[in-house]
Amino acid sequence: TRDSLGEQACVLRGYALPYLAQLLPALDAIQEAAPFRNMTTPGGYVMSVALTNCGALGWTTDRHGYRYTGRDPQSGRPWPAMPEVLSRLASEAAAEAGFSRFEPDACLINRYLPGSRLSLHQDKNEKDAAAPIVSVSLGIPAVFLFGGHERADRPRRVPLFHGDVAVWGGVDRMRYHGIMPLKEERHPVLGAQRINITLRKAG
Ligand code: MD5
Ligand code: FE
Repeated sequence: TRDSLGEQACVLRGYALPYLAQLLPALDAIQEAAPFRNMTTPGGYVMSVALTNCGALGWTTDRHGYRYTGRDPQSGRPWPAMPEVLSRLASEAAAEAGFSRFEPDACLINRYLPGSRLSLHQDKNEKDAAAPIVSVSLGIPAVFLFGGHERADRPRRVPLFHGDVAVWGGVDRMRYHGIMPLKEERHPVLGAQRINITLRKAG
């Protein structure tokens, strides 16, 4: 089923479930090669969300700012390649939501533990603002905050569950958004964590 969030934003409930037999082993291999780490923001805060990346470009942050890089700053090696199952899932979900021919070059993988949160922000570091963003939620549920175009706009609360895929594009691409602090819970497959995979065209 599809829940509409805006004119060009929706949640495809359970859309990733048929991909998981291939996706979960691929995620294990990525975090083996490029472990999750808690990065520092330009403001000097250590993020409660840990991250890694795969694909040609990976999102990073440090005291100097946010940017996309071709290499993992921790190892100096290129980010692990994007598994075929992820590029396929991204383009099929985007097409389902009305965005044909989406070919992501960047995949950010966020890991939330109980208490982790992501405060309201906009995603502004991608060159191609016309491309959609596809996000896959796995593990324990989270409350997504779907705001407006001003930080002060009161966000709508949208629960995201294991296997849900959200797609944002067009007029809804630059909305403020965030994740409420994760509850203490266990998921039968992923344990006490939420993994979010965000696929983008960044370069
Ligand atoms: C998450 N991650 O659940 C979210 C999923 C991030 C981030 O926000 O920047 O790593 S992506 C949610 C998103 C992306 C782009 C636009 C909008 C939401 N939106 O307009 O609501 O870890
Ligand atoms: Fe974001």
